[in-house]
Amino acid sequence: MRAKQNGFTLAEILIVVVIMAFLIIGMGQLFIYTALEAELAGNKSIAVSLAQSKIEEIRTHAYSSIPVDYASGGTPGNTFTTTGLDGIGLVRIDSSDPELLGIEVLVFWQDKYGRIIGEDADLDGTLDSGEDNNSNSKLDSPITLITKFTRR
Ligand SMILES: [Ca+2]
Ligand SMILES: [Ca+2]
Repeated sequence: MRAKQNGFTLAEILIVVVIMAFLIIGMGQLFIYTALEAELAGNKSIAVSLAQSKIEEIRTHAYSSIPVDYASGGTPGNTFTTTGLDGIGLVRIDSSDPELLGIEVLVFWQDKYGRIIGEDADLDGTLDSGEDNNSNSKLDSPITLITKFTRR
């Protein structure tokens, strides 16, 4: 009759080490994911409030001047700075019906992990080659506020 073994075999120790390694890697990934999501959530709320402020600003602008003043080359123009975010804001005015202006305000930014949120990869407020990921011929961002203003 064989003597009862004490302790663990090398194979058992190896299995435990491998399981522990997987657990540690998994927890590390969860930690990174949580940090990324927290960063994104914080930035999204900044972006929404920037876009809302811009819409309020446009609302108080002289109605008939909105399509010209908020176009590229106008004053204040079709882009705006994003205080609190390393990015750019973009205003699009649809004046095809002069009595009912379509207003779109988008915010693009780069987070501290280097991710660009939205299609404007170089954050210049214009659609460049390779940026139109969904092929709709315009820049898109997950933070896009859309509204309509009627003549007042
Ligand atoms: Ca661009
Ligand atoms: Ca697009």
